[in-house]
This record gives sequence, structure tokens and C-alpha cells, in this order.
Amino acid sequence: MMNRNVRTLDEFTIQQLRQFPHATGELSNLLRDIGLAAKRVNVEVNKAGLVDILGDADLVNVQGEDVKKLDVYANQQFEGVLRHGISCAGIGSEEIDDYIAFDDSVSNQSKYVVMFDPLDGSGNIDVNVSIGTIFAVYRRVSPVGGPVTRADFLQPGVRQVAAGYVVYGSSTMLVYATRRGVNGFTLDPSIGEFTLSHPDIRCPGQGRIYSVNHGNFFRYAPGVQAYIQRCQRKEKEDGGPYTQRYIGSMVSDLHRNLVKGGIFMYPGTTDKPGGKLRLMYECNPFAFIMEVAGGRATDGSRRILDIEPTGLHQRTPLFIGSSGMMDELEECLAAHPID
Ligand code: P6P
Repeated sequence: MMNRNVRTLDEFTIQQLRQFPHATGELSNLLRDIGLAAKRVNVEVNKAGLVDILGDADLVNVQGEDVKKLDVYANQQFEGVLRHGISCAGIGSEEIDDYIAFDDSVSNQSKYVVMFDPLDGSGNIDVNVSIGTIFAVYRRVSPVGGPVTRADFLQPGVRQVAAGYVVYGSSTMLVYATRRGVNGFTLDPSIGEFTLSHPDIRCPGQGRIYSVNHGNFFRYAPGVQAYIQRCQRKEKEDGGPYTQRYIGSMVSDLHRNLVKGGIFMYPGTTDKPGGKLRLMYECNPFAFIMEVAGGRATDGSRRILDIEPTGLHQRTPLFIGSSGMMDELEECLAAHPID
């Protein structure tokens, strides 16, 4: 018996559209396009161990990292649906040096640009750890009708119209946020559709999970070390004990902490003070999602969404999660100021 109460991503975005009669439907179309690309990537991720799509593609991306074939495939899928859709004027991608202006008569009429990491955590592909896609949607600042410009992409995260991620895990989920809320959709293989499974996701104000790479502990600032040790000392009467969970795949770590509550940290280190994670297509999207869900995200001193970007691929330290845990982190950082 078909459960007609279960809404697909398409039905949900159209229903959202009906609440705004003056909306053009472009954003709904864009989110459905992203859902289509995610379904195609999911097929390949699920069979990655069976076909010759594993292993290096003998390519190196702009980050100087070995590009896995699945990275290339995922990038092609997301670029393809956005280029051939009617709702995106151009893209920026972790896999591509510079932004791409689609610059055709239809795309130039669109008011949105999209930045994405097509397959984050791809170093985990060969060991079957969950990986993900991360995306951010901005309204272009250049005039509709012509090709997009660099200024359309170098906008602070606070100007995102929507942001989301896909986690290719034990089940495949697409989670996206607009200012109206965060909603999660689980792919139902029996009908090949993303179906609403996590309506109105809220991040608990307190959690008991802290996520950080302990291997870098002695390269973190004193305030970060102090907070980590504060987490380790938590007892029942103080909201603990805490547990340390770190998968090494940002989408998986952040999805868990968003739903259950927790804090994720990728701090700067003595050798890499700027951190590792990318502002435009990793940190900004998750910061937007987390804030809509009631959490917070900073680089240790500034709100992530307020950072004025200077480059498509710039890195930033990231502290993100439950608001109460972020408050405690900031107490530790303030008590150990970096001179
Ligand atoms: P580390 C994966 O390579 C990634 O970009 C994120 O998905 C993940 O959170 C982070 O790097 C893990 O980095 O240095 O702790 O292995």
C-alpha cells in the first residue's frame, strides 16, 4: 500500500513554492536538479567496489590532491544537471580551478549560482567510509541576462539562499536548508525518490559528542587544547560523560552532530594556521545549515557566515555545533588568548 503521506523532494519543494505564489520556482527547480545528480552519483558510489571506478584517475585537482575517478564523475554529474537546467547561471567546484559561467541565453537569465564540493571525503572511497556532496546556493549580484562574474561567487556565507549536503552512507540522504528551516530526505530505492524523513531538523542546544582529530592535539592553540581536555573531564553531573566521534568525513561527522547534538572542530594548527577545510563549499554551507537549525559556527573568533571571501578555494579553521557547546569552547578560547 503506497503511503501517500510520504512526500518526495519534488512534492515538498513544489508545496513550499505554493506557499509563495510570487516565487518563480527557480530555487525549487534547482534543488530538484541537485537531487537528480545526487541519485546518479549514489548509483556509482554504491557500486564503487565492483567496477573500475576506484583508484586514482591519474589526475591531480587544484588542491594538489590525487583525484579519485568518483570525484571526476560526481563533478561531471553536478555540473551537467546545473548547466542543462534552467535555474543556474554558473558554478564553482572544489574540482575546478576557477568558476564557470555557463553563459548561454537560458542560463544567463537565471538568478542563482551554485558552489559545491562534489565528493567530499573522497580519500575514504577505497575503504568504504561514508562520503558526501556539499552545496551552497547564492543569488547572483551581477545583472541577470549576462554571464556571471567572480563577484557572484565571492559573497559572504550570510548571503546564501540555500545550502545542503548529500551523505552517501548506510542510507543516502539529502539535507537542505533555506531560511525557513532544515529538512532531510532519505532516498527510497523502491521508487528512486528522496522522501521526507527528517522534517524541520533542529540541532540540540547541548550534546555529548565532540569531533576533532586528536592526532593534531599538540599542534592546536592552548585554548583548543583546554576545551578538548574539558570535554574529556565531563562527568554525569556536568552533562557528560562526552564521547569522541571522528569519522574523517566531514559530511558524516556533521550530519551526526546536527541531528544528535555535538561539536565538530577542524582548528588551525602550528603548521597550518588557516586550517584545512574550504570556506566557500564546505564551511559556509554547513554554517548556514547549522545556524538555521539553532547551532553556531565560527573560525575561533569570527562567525563563519560573516567572513568576506577573497578566493574560491580559501581555507578556514572551523568550530561548529550545538550552541551551548560553542559557548563553552569560546570560554576556553577567551581564557587562553593567542598573543
Ligand atoms: P583529517 C576529508 O578529506 C576532509 O576534507 C573532510 O571531509 C574531513 O572532515 C577532513 O578532511 C578530515 O581531515 O586531517 O582529520 O584527516
